[in-house]
Amino acid sequence: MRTQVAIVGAGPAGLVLSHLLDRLGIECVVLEARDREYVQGRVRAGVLEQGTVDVLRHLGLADRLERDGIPHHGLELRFDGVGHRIPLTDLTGRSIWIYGQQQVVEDLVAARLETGGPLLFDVSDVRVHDVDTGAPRVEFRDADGEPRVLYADLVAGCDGFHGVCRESIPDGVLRTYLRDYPFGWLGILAEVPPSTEELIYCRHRRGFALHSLRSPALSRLYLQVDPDEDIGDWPDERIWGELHARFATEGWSLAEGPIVDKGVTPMRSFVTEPMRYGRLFLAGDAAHIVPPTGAKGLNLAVADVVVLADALAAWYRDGNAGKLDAYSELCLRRVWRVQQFSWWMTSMLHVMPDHDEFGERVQRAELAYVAGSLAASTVLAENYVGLPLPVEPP
Ligand code: RFL
Ligand code: PHB
Repeated sequence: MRTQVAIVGAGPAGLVLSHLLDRLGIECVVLEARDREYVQGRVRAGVLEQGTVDVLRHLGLADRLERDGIPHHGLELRFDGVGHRIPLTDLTGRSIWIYGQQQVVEDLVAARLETGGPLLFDVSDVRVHDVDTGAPRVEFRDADGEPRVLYADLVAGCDGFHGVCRESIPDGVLRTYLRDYPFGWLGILAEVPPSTEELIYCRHRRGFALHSLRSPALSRLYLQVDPDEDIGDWPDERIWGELHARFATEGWSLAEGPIVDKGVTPMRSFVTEPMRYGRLFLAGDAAHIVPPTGAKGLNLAVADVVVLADALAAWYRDGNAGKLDAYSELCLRRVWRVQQFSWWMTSMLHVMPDHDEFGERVQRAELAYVAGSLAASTVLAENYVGLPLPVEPP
């Protein structure tokens, strides 16, 4: 097989890139290690920045999002048992959308298969070769276990944190920055109408909690737990008990319903530099991870591939490699901004196991300042709704 761009990974990064390239008339093949049901069934992000929604609209892939997505204009910070609204749209003129990553992926997969764009699920033994030459190739086994070779001009490594692309880069080329947090999130999806219209980010002595949603009938909730917490130790009653305790506030209560999905996710901040080696370009979680407190991972993945598609357009149009050469630096500027924001939200809202009473009082003072100061709440709002994309989607 031969193509122009080989894309490894059919998460949001790989799928959005494939659609951007289709629009530009650049051929690509997407290789995905898992099957379609698995890829579409992963419960993950729920918050889309305005910029991400605009990219999906630009691609003509926002019909269901326009119908089922829920625009939000504010969020609540709840601490010391009291809620404070941050009016995101009043402060920034922008809003966010509640629309599950599952739905985004479903929409993108369906549209790609409809147009006959190559998207191979269930591939295995994926290996990228010769990306430091002018003729890279990707070797893999197809869904039937047959060995295949995909020759390409370039490879896009969109295969997430545990993928093979980053690992295939020789030692000494990349510099990585990592922070593991001493806690994780236990997340549930529950069949119950959300008890709130806007997201609630809650700090409590017992730990952080987040009330989010997926639809008028589906709630998504998270609890700060130990990073290696065994989900088996969390029967539904314990989860609801803990959620009630942390969210407790006068005149408000949390509705319970059947839990249809639950799991524990560790929290980390991670960046690799540069996001390129020869003709291999890393994008999304393959290059960086943010803790979910800022709701940024998917949005950052989309921003990367917009920059990459724009650079590829220039390269194929007039052979100009300038934008490809600038890809890593342009992305990393935004990546570090978002890293700082995600780290800040995480540090401000979670109970730190190493905090003494002084640390706790400083944290609460910071929350009170963010909730009460126009300047400080604008900092939160501007970052939360998302900074403008580095380039217009091509
Ligand atoms: P993905 O989604 O991990 O996709 C990578 C794909 O590559 C495949 N793959 C391979 N394919 C071929 N060969 C191989 N060797 C391969 N190895 C792996 C994988 O099967 C997969 O399909 O990365 P991508 O595309 O970069 O997208 C990143 C986002 O998925 C991620 O950043 C977000 O989910 C993070 N995140 C959130 N982001 C937000 O913007 N807003 C949120 O509200 C938000 N909440 C969250 C989150 C992530 C969470 N978890 C579980 C990590 C909440 C949670 C709980
Ligand atoms: C979610 O709805 O899954 C969600 C919302 C906000 C976050 C993280 C996750 O910060």
